[in-house]
Amino acid sequence: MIELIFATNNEHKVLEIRQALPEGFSIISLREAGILKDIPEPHPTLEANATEKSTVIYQLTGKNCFSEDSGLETEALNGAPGVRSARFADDEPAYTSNTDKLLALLRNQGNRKARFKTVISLIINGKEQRFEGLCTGKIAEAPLGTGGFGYDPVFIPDGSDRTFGQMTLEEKQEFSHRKKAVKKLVVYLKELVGS
Ligand code: ITT
Repeated sequence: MIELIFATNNEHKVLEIRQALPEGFSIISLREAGILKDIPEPHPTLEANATEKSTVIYQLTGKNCFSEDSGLETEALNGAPGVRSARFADDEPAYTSNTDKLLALLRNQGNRKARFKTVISLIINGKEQRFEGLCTGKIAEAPLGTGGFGYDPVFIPDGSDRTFGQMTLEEKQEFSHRKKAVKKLVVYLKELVGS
């Protein structure tokens, strides 16, 4: 059994990654490990923030761990919200949520192309390795569905006519940026332990 601490405070991410991992892998969330820490994300890239989060938890625990930083990038907004996805509408009373702000900025915008990106930073035996997953698609005109989290109700992946918010977790996994990054993580770990 390969046991890893998952350096996140986002329970949706824990659920999705647990569901995406094959047998033989076990992950412990920060909450389960009793670590109540808001990990800083001060950097301008997903890569650097992912490294920051895994490094903080590795330094704290000395245990094998991984983090992931993810974001939604839109073409018409030059990559925004991107690295600021979780905090996009913070300090902007005009918007009730991140999706609300995104839809307002894209109103009457013909180009609705977007992609989700996940960067996983694994620290195993003291060494870091990163894995990336992408999911291309477009932003819906209005939120649809209540599944998932974050921008799921407004994101329609290529190959579907439904938003992630309208899908079950199993359906989302067929397209998911997070699942793609996890698959690469699993291949790497399996090679490492020789199974
Ligand atoms: P941790 O840093 O504790 O892992 P977080 O929620 O702050 O949790 P991020 O900094 O990686 O996570 O921010 C990612 C944000 O991007 C997240 O809060 C959502 O708004 C959005 N996001 C990422 N993946 C998503 C997905 O699969 N579906 C919908 N929104 C997603």
